[in-house]
Amino acid sequence: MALAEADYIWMNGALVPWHEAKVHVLSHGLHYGTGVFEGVRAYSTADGPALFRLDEHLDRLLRSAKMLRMTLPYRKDELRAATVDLVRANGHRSCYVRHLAHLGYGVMGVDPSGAPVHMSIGSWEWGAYLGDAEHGVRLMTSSWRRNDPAVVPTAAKATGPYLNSALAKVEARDAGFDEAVLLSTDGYVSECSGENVFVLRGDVLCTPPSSAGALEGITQDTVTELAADLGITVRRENLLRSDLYAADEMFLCGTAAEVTPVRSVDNREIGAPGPVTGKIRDAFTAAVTGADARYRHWLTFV
Ligand code: PPE
Repeated sequence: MALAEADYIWMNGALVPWHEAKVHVLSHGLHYGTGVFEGVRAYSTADGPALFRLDEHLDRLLRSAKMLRMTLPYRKDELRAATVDLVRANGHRSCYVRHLAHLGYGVMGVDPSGAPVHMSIGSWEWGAYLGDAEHGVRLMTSSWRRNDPAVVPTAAKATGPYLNSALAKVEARDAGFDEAVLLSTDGYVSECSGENVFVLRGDVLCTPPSSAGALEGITQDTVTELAADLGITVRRENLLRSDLYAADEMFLCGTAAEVTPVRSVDNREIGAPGPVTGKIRDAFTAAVTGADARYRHWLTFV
């Protein structure tokens, strides 16, 4: 997706002009995928732009860094302030924000000891992430299996392991689908290349546990809470590929993708966005835009 350039990037403590936010080609993270990142959205609200669940995203960034034994040079409150400053400086009404901590220039070889940790925050305006978010997207089961928690810490949002997502995404696009759904090495549904999965079975919403290799999604958590408030039961349980084919409704969720209905999986039609998906989407919109006062504690105003 082409990038909509903004004015500034926050880099190692200062706002720098967009085109000056550069790194050395011998940066450790570029060679070995040694980095952790986050994606947060800011939405336009009646009280100006607000970042949605910024604190939870920063907490996950710190957890991811800990899993990789990276010591971040900034505290959470500093990162929170830097994020707000950047969104304000770029003058966005709504945007996507990308936090990245990567190992920089200074040592070579797999052993990361002694490599400096660099931090940056970028923001840009980002519309619909997946094809036809209104009418639903078409998925295919990837021939690639999801990263296994015994191979990499799948609960860490780390850069290197995203090669798995990129391979699956390219395969799905080449085959004419919008997105790939990946199975774990033992055959359970894990997640999509950049979203968690929800399936409606009867009147119960089911979503795979993180033990199936899925990221502990913040939107997945948001949907779980919104569903509970709507009186809908949510279960964390392993799903089979055939559970997707038999789903009454299905949707994906993630910061970039928000709540996106699924129209078909491997050419088995699930149907137009169903009523439960519609209710969750409406509740999500009301929460992120500040229209529903019950969820205003999730907003950090810019
Ligand atoms: N699984 C994966 C693999 C994933 O990348 C994301 C977010 C999620 C689940 C949902 O997590 P959360 O955003 O906390 O609800 N994917 C991010 C990056 C997408 C990209 O192309 O880059 C995102 O949505 O920000």
